[in-house]
Amino acid sequence: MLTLYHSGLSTCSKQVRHCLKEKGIPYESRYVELWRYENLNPWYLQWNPNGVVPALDHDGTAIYNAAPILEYIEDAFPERPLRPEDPRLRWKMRHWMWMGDYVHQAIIDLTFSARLQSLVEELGDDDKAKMIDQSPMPDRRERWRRLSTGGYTGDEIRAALDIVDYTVAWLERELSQSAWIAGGEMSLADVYVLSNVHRIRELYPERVEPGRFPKVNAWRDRMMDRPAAAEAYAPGTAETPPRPDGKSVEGIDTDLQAVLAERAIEVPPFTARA
Ligand SMILES: N[C@@H](CCC(=O)N[C@@H](CS)C(=O)NCC(=O)O)C(=O)O
Repeated sequence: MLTLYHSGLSTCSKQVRHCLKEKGIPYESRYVELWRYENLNPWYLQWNPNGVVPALDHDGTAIYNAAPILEYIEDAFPERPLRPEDPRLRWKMRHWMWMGDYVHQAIIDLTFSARLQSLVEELGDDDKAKMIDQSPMPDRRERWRRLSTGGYTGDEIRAALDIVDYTVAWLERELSQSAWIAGGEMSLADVYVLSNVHRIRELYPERVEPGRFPKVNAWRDRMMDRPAAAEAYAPGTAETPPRPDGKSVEGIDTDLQAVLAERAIEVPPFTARA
């Protein structure tokens, strides 16, 4: 039994939904409403102790973190492979999944500053403090704190856009050499990077302007023409319902440390091979 915990049109949720659909793997969808901080509710932290989406429940095992989730899906469901056999191409695929995470850090800043500032302002001081307090990841706490105390500076936005420009320019060069990111076949790298390019296009379309980046745009169109991507990215489906009105911290009152301690995994001591 496979259940996907995800939040509609968030970049990381699209990556996993797209991968499952591309491979034709059935799953149950469990929507996690980020605008209600459901991701910080104790029931969700059981599935992802970082308090972010997405997460998979595969027969009771919690699998989280989008790039490793995609690799897990390949390992557990090898039919219709999305991973090249050639080690060099597999390296390139993983390099680009890492690039996806690299640019995603900048995209989080850009998304926070463009879309979430007003939502934080709707919360009272106590609710703001509670939400920041209950976010397990230090970088998320810092980002929420930033929004609660006046928002991002121009320099911070410029730094994030530098990372975006660096990544898009490199992607253009990569796609000038091969039809897909990691060679002649579509791979996890294409699925992974697409959602980042999609978000950049939503927020700063001039950063991926077709005249300057024809290969990136042709690749994006080819990807989006595939039924799996079209379905995964469509707004207003059962998996991508409209956002509720306003933010609320209801339900996140929990002893965070206790929940996280419960999830602690014992790692066996490392034994060097003879
Ligand atoms: N690559 C990381 C990133 C996860 C991530 O940033 N998820 C976002 C949605 S794309 C989220 O849950 N944000 C909620 C928040 O920051 O409070 C992962 O998959 O775990």
